[in-house]
Parts: sequence; structure tokens; C-alpha cells
Amino acid sequence: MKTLSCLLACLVLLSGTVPAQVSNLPPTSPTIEKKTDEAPFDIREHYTKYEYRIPMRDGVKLFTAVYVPKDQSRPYPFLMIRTPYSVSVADARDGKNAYGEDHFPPSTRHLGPAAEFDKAGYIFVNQDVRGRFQSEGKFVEMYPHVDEKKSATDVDPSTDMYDTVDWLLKHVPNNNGRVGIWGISYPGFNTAASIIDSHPAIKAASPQAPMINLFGQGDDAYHGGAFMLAANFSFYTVFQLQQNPTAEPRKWVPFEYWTDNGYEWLLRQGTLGALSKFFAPGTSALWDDQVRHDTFDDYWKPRDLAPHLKNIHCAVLTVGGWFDGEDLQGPFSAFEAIGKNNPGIDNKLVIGPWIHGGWGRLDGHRLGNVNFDANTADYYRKYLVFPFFEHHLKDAPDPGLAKATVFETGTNVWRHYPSWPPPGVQQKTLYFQPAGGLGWQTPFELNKEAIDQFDEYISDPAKPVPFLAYYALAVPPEYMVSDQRFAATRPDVLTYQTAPLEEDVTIAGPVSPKLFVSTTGTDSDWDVKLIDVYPPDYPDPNSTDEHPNSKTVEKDVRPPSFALAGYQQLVRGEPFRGKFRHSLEKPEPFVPGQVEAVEFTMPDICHTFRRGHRIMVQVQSSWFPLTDRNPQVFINIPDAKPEDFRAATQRIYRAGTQTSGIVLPVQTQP
Ligand code: PG9
Repeated sequence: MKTLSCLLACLVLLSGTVPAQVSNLPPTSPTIEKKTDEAPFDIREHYTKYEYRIPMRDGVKLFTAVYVPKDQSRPYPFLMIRTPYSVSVADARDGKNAYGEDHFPPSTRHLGPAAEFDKAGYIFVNQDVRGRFQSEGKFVEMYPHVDEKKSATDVDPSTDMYDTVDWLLKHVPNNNGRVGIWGISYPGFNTAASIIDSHPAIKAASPQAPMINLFGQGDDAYHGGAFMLAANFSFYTVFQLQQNPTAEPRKWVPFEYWTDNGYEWLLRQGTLGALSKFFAPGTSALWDDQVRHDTFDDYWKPRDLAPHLKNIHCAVLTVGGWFDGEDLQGPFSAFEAIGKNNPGIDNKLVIGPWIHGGWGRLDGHRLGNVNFDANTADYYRKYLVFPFFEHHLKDAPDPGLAKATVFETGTNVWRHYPSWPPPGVQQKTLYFQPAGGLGWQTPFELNKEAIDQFDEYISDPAKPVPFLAYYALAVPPEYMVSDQRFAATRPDVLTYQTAPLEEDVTIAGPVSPKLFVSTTGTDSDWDVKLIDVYPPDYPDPNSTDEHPNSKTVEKDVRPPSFALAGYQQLVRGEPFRGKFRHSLEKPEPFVPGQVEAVEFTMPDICHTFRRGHRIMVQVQSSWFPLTDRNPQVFINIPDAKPEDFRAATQRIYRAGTQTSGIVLPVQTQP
């Protein structure tokens, strides 16, 4: 291991960075490793499957599939997943009957977070959560945690987990008395919610892309108070309440738009209220909850999991992706709350350059037209998540993971930090300047005569700014790194950019726009995009860059399709609905023409803008259909009528004391 550390230290020095904590991890593969064509691991050959209906304290029985290694020469830990999407590891979306002790996942799937787990041997436990598929009970969206449990009927994911673990320990032979739990997205939420008041046998958990707060904090439903329309309409037209237990998992049949142009289709539907007609009678309950609760109200407050993440006694490895279009903020909220509420536990974070769940199923070498020069997801599976569970559940050597293992885009290196955000960052403001400039000097410092300067545009809800330059349905995840040149040329998008950078600028942490605005309306969205502008002579991607594993590349991560010279890569974008500028609970109208401050925080990044690139900021008042349209009048938007939607003239002020800009956590030391 000493040799390895020396090697890593040399590599680290060569890469010009000395991470705050040199762990003993093997370095990221500097090249794209060819996958070995080994035969897929046959689960049926190595595991016996059992199905149980485990009784909870309130009498409800939860359907639980258990896969036990045939090799009984040694005891094994449990490794669980608790899901609302059917225990079928083949996922109910393929419509096959996923149940039955003779049904095994196809060789393309694995039972654990990575193929390594299946081969290493665990007792895998897959459970339908309460109220889903073959489990009894009532499904509740993001099941609120019950702090004061007074009787056996006070149940929640933590009690269901506690009762399940108790039962498994007593009924499944040859276990080693330890339990791990993991899951991505909703299963990630269930992982975080299930380890509260941990059962003592739970030794390790990995909440991955967990939803922590669906309103206002950047998870699935609302971002800055704007409703994430395209993603949620596509999701809730399929994810609906069921009469439980269901005889068979329904096939995940995506909504049929009869077009590939989601922008035009959703624009043509007009208002949020008009979309209800596309739900069969009695199937819109979950959708209605999302749409009707459009402030941080008594529906959303108990569903904010962060304040309940207490009394956790296991090691936690929270995982997320910089380009997760669904639950980008959840991993940061979970990592922060678990660390704050449970001092002393082994609480760690991994963030890679991945789309939602990409770390579990892709090799992570590319997204859209952006290349990461290594199989980042393979690295995570092999050197991060697998050793984490092996150590805590089987006493394998401690992998020595850093507190925060994060992939720095732009330079394409893994950083191993003692905290997140990392030490050594300085909050600096890039100010909007005249003629579309962007710089560390205020316009006032540039020109003392500069007062009351502003830029303005007309925002027309009938012609909202698209979030894609091409036709698509739902939300193609590559949008989070896509080219923004199509928007920069629009008259309803303000664009500010620096001169070409004379040196690298690394941003590590949350990014906070601070705007001074006015509108002729009484409400408005202020959507901000931070963009990396490639130089005009940037070399074309290697057209022979036929990734050796290109057959494994999913449509989400399509290979480069054009030259990158002048590419305007989205690094982070976030909407903000102006009526929430003082409170997410109590929206307030704008006074037409009155200048107001609008300040908000966008989810974290870890990105280096390379020397010769430019930093760009775009500001706009619609981002469709990523978010729903703001009528630009102060109104209850779910009840808005088509005639309520009005154009407005928007102003961004950049002079005197009302100088708009964006606050960036600039890394001053590597
Ligand atoms: N992030 C997905 C989701 C959860 C809850 C509401 C809407 C979407 C998911 O993949 O679970």
C-alpha cells in the first residue's frame, strides 16, 4: 500500500494539485479502460431466491425477495434496497412478472450497487415499500417521519426498516448479523429515511440521489419555487397510487405524446390545470398534490427529511451526480444534515460527473458532448462503494475514503477533500458590466459616473425560452452540459461574459446569483445559467474517439456530435420564481417598475474554467418546459387561465449600489 500511496502522491503532484487528504485510493484511470469481455455473472447459478411477506408492527405485511448465496461456507451480511418501483431487479418497467422464486434478474442487471457485490456474496434483500406492488398498506409520497411514536400504528420508513431487520436476523440463517442498505432516487430517499433511529444491526448505508426536500431545495418537484414541469408530467402520468397488493407489476408505459416535440406539445396545452385531463379518472392524486401545493406549505414541511435525519448509528456514504436532473440537491442536503445531526459517525460524500443514477449503470466517461477522460463510474463502483460496504459489513480493509470524493470537471480529476465544500475557497463576486461584460470589478469601479444602468428584455410567456436547442420529450439529462449558443442569440436572454481567462479559475461549492431587478408585471421568474465558453480555436473532439465501450453508452450520453470551438457548456442553471424572494412559504408580488433584490443559491459545482475559456452568465425569465411558465402576474398559478399570461419588460440593474452579479466560491488553493 505504501508503494501505491507514493505513486498516488507523484500523480497528484504531477497533476498540479495536492488534495487536502491524500487517501490510499488507486488514482482515476487516466485512460479509458477497455472492458474485459468476461462472461456475465449468472445470479441464478449462484443464488437461491426466497419470497416473504414480513409483518410490520401495525400488522401490514411487506413483500420481500431474498437472494441467498448457494455457497454456505461462510456467513454473509444483508444488503437491502427498499423501493416503490417493484422489487423486480429487472424493474417493472419491462412488464415481466418480476415475482416468483423462480424469477431471476437478467444477466444485464445486478442485485447490488455494482457487479462486484453479486460476485463477492451478500444476502440481497429487495422490498416493496409500504403500499407499493405486492406490499400491503398505504403509499404516502415521501412518507413523513413520525418523531413522537405513541403506538404501533405510528409507522414510517424507519419503523418498517427496524421491523424488517429484526425479522430477517431471526428468520434467514447464516447471516453475519450486519445489515447494509442502499438505493438510488426514491430508494435513496427510503435509505435515508430508514436509518433514522437505526436498528443496531445496520452498519452501513448509501443514500444515492436521495430526495430530501421536493420543494424549493432543488429536488424533483420545485426548484426555487418554479415547478419542474416536463420531468414531473412524464413521471406522474405513470407513477400513480395502486390498489394494493397488486397481482402483477404494471408495465412502465411512458405517456404517449404522439410527437417528439415536448416544448410545442406542453405549450399548446396552455395551463397547468389543463394537464389534468390527461389522467384517467382517479389516477391524478399524486400529480394533483405536486401541482396544488405550490408553496412550502403544511404538505411539504413534514416531507422535508433533513431535520429528521437523527439518531443514525451506521456509516453513511452519500452519492450524487453533478448532472443529476432529478435529485441534484438531495445528496448535499443529506450529507450536511447527517453530519450536523449525528456527530462522530463515518459520514462521507461522493459526487461524480453523472446523470441521475448514471454511477450505477454507465461507465461515466462522457455526457453529451463533454468528455471526462476516464471511466468515472467504473472507478466509483470498484474503488469507492464496493470497498465501503465490504469494510463495514465484512471487516475488509478500510479503503480510507476522503470525507468528500468529488470529480472536478474542466480538469477531469478526482479530488479527495476533508470537507465539502472544501477548505481554501473564497467567496468572490463576478459583476454584470456594460456591453455584456462580466468581471470582478463593479461597474462603479470601472466608471464612477455609472448610475442606474440596466439591461432589459421583453419576456413573453407565449414564446418562452426553450431549455433545449432540439426537440425532445421529458428531460434529456445531457441538457445539464448542453450548448447554450441557441439561447445567447435570443433577445429575451441577457448574456454577460468575461474576457478570456488568463489562468484557471476553479469553483467549488454553491453558486449564488445576487440580482437587482424590476418588472412591469407583478411576478416573474429569474433563471440564471453559469456557462463555460470554449475558445474559438478549441480542438475538435477526436472524431475517431469511438469509445472502446461505446456499445455500453446509453442514449443519455451520446458521443460528440459537432466541433467544440466556441461551445457554451452549461455548468449550472437554476430557476427562481421571484414571488418567493422573501419566503418560500409566503409569496409576495412585485410592484411594477420597483427595483428589488432577488438572491438565491444554485446547487453546488466543482468546475475549473480553464485558461483561455470565458465565464458566461445568462439571465432569462422562462426555461420551458423544464419549468412551468410564470404568468408574470401575482396569481395562484395552478388556477391561472390562458388569458392571465402576460408579457412583461424585465430589467437587470448593474450600476451604483444596485449591481447585479453572481457570488462564486473560488478555490484559492488547490
Ligand atoms: N427522482 C424520481 C422521482 C421521485 C419522486 C418524485 C418524482 C421523481 C425517482 O427516480 O424516484
